[in-house]
Amino acid sequence: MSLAFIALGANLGEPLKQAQDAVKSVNSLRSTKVLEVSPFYRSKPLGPQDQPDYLNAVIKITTELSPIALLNALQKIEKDLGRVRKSNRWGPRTLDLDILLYDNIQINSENLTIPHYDMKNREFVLYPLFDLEPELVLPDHSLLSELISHLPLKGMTRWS
Ligand code: A4P
Ligand code: MG
Repeated sequence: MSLAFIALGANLGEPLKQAQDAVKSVNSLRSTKVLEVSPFYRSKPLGPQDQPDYLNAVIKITTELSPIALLNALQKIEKDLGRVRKSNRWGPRTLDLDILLYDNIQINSENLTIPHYDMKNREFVLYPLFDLEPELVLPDHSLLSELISHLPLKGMTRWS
């Protein structure tokens, strides 16, 4: 049984509904259980600014799926919940589910990078993660609390 954290992002359609549906779908995955969901946040877009604010959150799960099987399952949920894949990087999306952490594993393959390549720079990832796991230590031994202390909120608020 492994412990993993998933980042959720949505800024098109009905972000709140997609987020709630996504949590249910993750909880329904084979041999996977949602333990906790962070508060939902409203964050300013990273990347192009001509897009809506994002709803962001982090989901804590236990799973017996391998990292690759989990990635495939999350991509299927994204698709089922209506995400249209576009080529523009950092563009708007109905639902994005990224694996942040999976036990203390480090993977750098073509399709999968764990820990998530940019999580340390993203307030909309680290703050909800901190809500769930204030004592967390990353695989490279950095302390989440220390990372947070250097990362401004950049206008992020609770989703209301
Ligand atoms: N991939 C590699 N590692 C992982 C991982 N740990 N978890 C690969 C999930 N996927 C991973 O992802 C492209 C490929 O990444 C996948 O096929 C998978 O094999 P994608 O979801 O198709 O595309 P993407 O998410 O648009 O790619 P990118 O460039 O990674 O996007 P980002 O960096 O995630 O940025 N602003 C705010 N405020 N909040 C957000 O949530 N999100 C983005 C997306 C931009 N701006 C944002 C937010
Ligand atoms: Mg993604």
